[in-house]
Amino acid sequence: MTDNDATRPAQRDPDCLFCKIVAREVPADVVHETETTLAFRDIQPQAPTHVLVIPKAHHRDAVATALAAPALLTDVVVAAGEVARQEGVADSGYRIVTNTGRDAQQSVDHLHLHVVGGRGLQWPPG
Ligand code: DGP
Repeated sequence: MTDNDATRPAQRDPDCLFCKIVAREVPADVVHETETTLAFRDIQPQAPTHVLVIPKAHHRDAVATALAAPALLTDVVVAAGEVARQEGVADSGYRIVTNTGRDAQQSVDHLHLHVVGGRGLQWPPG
């Protein structure tokens, strides 16, 4: 790692809610953690399993993460799969959703994968 390593949690936005969760300044129900990722239950669950998986380092969205730190995007997806296995939905099926921008209703500008499962999910999404 170098001082410019974009996977480092030190790369944080002081105004970002999810950076505060990473720093344990805001409490969360953490279900999985790696060196570079954190997973915690969504405060407004939309299904029996609804976990948010984030990189510890602050990146705005999936594309920004892929451009700045592609291996970190892989880490987040792998962690989402691990969460699905842990939650018992890996075989029954689950959805990985990442909202990007206003029209998609992204409300926190720190990449987060919603891992949603535990019930039949409708398609297409609204
Ligand atoms: P999105 O709309 O895609 O940006 O999703 C943001 C999600 O974050 C939303 O489903 C609710 C969740 N959320 C917002 N604030 C908190 C919080 O303080 N704690 C937890 N655990 N989840 C939160």
